[in-house]
Amino acid sequence: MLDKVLIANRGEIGLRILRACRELGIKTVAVHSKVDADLKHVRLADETVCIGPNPPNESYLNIPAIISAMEVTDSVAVHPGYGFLAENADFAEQVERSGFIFIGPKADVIRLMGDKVSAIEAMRKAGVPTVPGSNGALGDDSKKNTAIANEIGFPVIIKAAAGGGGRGMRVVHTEASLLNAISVTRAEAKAAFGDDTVYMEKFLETPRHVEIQILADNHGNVIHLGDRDCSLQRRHQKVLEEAPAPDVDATARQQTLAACVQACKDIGYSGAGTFEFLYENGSYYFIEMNTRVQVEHPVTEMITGVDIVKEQLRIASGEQLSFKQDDIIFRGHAFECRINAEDSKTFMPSPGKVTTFHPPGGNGVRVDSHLYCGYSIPPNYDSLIAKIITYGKDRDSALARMRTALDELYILGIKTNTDLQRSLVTDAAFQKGGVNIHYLEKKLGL
Ligand code: MV4
Repeated sequence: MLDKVLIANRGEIGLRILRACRELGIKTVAVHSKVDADLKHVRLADETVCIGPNPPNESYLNIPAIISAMEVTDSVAVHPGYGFLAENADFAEQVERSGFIFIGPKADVIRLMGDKVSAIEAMRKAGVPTVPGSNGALGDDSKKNTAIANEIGFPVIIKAAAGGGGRGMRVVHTEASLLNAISVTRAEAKAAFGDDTVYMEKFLETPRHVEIQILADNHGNVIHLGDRDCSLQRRHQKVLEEAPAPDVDATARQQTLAACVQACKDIGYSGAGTFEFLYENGSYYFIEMNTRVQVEHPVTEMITGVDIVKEQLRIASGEQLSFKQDDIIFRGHAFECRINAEDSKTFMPSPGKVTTFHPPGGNGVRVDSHLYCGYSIPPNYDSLIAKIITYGKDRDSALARMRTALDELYILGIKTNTDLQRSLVTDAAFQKGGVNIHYLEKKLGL
């Protein structure tokens, strides 16, 4: 097993990684910015290193500072968590070149998936269902681009190859607006990512966001841990997730799960990974792959009993997956409500001192949070402060537990989105299951 792991992240995921290391007997190094010395996992870590000032660019995104911290602490591996450097291929490469282990897939695989055009092409070749589209980057030939759009049929969507997660895309409803939309998306992509490569897909109007969790070791063993539905989102920020995805076509699901496993074998994937799909009218359409652990990984842990972060650590240490696909038993249902420090009406971040924190508890309730009474949430980072996760033998009982858990939750001193979460778990359409990606924004009147 790894001797000492440096945690290159903060907040709840920093604590989540620390706990996994502890359970495996791995020593921990927490790196932090100036304002983050009071973070819970920093207080708990075996060693700590302040790597810079508060702006992420100068600390959690500061590659030389993090690699130096690995050197001075004799860490053997780095866990990037999510966000920050988690999907930065250059970071993974520099970590490995410096003689350390990056806990995640190889740099070239991160790079392949970071370019959405190459990711989609790799997946299509591996037999994963994709969205009808340009099958590659768009060129500068107006006639050709118009022909592609007409072949696909309007509406279409133009996306930046370097984008992802909702950044750099534009929906086009008519042939008349196509060429201008391509130029504008190109220019925006160039400015935002330094890469003006764009591609085209059929725009799906009312899909759900369904994603598939994969684990792969460095010995060619690959398994899936089923799916999650993350359709409840606002401005590409997920709000409430569940596993398994409710009411999906059983045959299409099994085919897609198998295709994802095969694709991981084809591209030499290793570590934890997530395939993102749009799901509409019984069909799956691959859009992107995430090469990191995700915020919502706990719902999958609840229904499979697999500790995904511990598996990441085991895989990075060179171990074989300790189970085969048939050993994974999917049982029950789980929900996760993301609790953010934000204004419930304006969604503006609400940093400040937490004066009271009563987390919920009881059977089937899990709270992943770095909050404690007296902790001051700094204004510099993401507003996620807690994840309330509930499990039940079926969807209705897991949801009933979530209603109870949210009623128990008290966080004073700052504003939170708890009331929004309460309104969602009592929403009739959500309770029925299977709402699409536009449901929450419509409900909020956006
Ligand atoms: C789409 C789409 C409809 N059709 N692609 C947004 C985030 C990025 N991961 C991909 N996104 C979308 N791609 C086609 N061909 C609609 C979205 C989309 C979306 C997807 C998942 C979750 C929430 C979303 C909200 C708005 C748009």
